[in-house]
Amino acid sequence: MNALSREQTKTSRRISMVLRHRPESAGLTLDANGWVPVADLLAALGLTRAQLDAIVENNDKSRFAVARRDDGTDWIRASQGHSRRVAIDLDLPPADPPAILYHGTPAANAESIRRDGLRPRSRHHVHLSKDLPTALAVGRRRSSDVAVFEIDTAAMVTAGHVFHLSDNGVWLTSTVPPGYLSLKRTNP
Ligand code: HQG
Repeated sequence: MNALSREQTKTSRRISMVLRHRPESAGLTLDANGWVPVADLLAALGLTRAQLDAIVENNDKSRFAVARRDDGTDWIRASQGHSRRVAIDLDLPPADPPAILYHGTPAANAESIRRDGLRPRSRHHVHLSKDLPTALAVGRRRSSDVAVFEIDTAAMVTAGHVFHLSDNGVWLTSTVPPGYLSLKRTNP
């Protein structure tokens, strides 16, 4: 994987915006599972197939998935992170999570999370990380002052909570009630 250039990063962010949050801003409609024809996305954003492929292949979190259908057409979607305002269902099967997962967030959110648990807010799911470094990186997107929670996923599974694993390795669930959360570290 090569690092994206500044121009490619900008285009990648635009693709994320279109595929996760505002398809209509590019004149696109996602299908029920969040896919659009690659040809339509290229036309809408003025990209060549080679430009898109470079971004898909080198995206730091493999955010986009491309799949070929039986009729030979290629379709693309964001693997996770959609806004609730975009009415799609990723249609991922339930998956068995590791016994512990992590969630990184600005430390300013910690008190409210301890009280109310983790909520998906504007997205379809709560997003959980497989390890501490990943959770720290997620929290640092928004603040240098990060809190990381450890989630007792084993107890959640026992209680009937359902988990999904996105194509790019992010664990998804509906909510995490406060009883399954413990503050792992703050201000790392
Ligand atoms: C917080 C990135 C206070 C939550 C990442 C988070 C991820 C609460 C924020 C993906 C709360 C929502 C998603 C409560 C939740 N009180 N704050 N009760 N419940 N929050 O961006 O997990 O780079 O929707 O802690 O890697 O930060 O975009 O979720 O801080 O996978 O591909 O509310 O986005 O991927 O923020 O990030 P987000 P997230 P990409």
